[in-house]
Amino acid sequence: MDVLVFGAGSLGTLVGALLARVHDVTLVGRDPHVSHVRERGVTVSGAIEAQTAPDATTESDGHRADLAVVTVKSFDTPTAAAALSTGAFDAVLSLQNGLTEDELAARLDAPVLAGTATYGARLREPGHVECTGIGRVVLGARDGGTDRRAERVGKAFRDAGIETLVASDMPRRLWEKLAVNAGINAVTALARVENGALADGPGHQLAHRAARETARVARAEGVSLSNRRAERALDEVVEATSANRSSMLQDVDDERRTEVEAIHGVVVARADAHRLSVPTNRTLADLLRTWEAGRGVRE
Ligand code: KPL
Repeated sequence: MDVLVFGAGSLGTLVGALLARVHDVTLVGRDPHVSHVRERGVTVSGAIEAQTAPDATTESDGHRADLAVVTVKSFDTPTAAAALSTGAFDAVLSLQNGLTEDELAARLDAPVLAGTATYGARLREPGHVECTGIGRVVLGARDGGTDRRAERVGKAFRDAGIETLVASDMPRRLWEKLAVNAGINAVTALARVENGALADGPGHQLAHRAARETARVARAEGVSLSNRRAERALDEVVEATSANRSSMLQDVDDERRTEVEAIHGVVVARADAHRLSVPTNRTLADLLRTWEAGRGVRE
């Protein structure tokens, strides 16, 4: 299969490098990472060890492929959609944090599949990504139900050795992943700890409160996600990625803009629309917004 991985950050590089074990992969990213990948390929270390040679480019327009996998930060979705709309793809799969699929679908002719990924990844240096936790990719039709394209993409991922489930209940799973991110990302970023620090103690309680609030908002949106299920999903990801520095902690470490709006911003906005109170998400959002404003990285 010809695969374009749009966004060569930590997760995009990991997924692209693993897919390149059996597929023709092109990574779209920035230099110096791209030049390094073109010259020496990608080294994967940690929980998975591999050396693969995907193609790589900084050119974002005019690509054609069987599949485009979108791994850019949620706030870069409009830019990714504009670039992808100049190309041609049989299917587009979003593996981003937040609920970005509809934004992609509104701007692309190609069918857009929803996806979540809980692999832990960290870009160590150009051309070197560490897998810090073997999670799982879950993908399927955006509105739920079965989809032949999703089956094909799932097989392509599994053939490359990526733990993948094709699911027929993606709306619930997207909210479940949002609950996991609401529990893990801000708490680890603000407390500057690895995911595993949320296995017990006050961080555990705080993360669980954020996840429970998110599940409540999901139910108000008509999605069947119990508090227990959201909490169990959170605990499972904390355990599977205990050594991982969450993507938001990596952003804070590197003084970059975070995905606060795609995670807590969405939970708070939807809660407001349903007149629900989500004090934990609101506080975490305001703390991160304050940090972003203080660092001058807020747009
Ligand atoms: O999605 C993640 C992230 O860091 O953004 C998890 C699954 C929480 C892994 O750290």
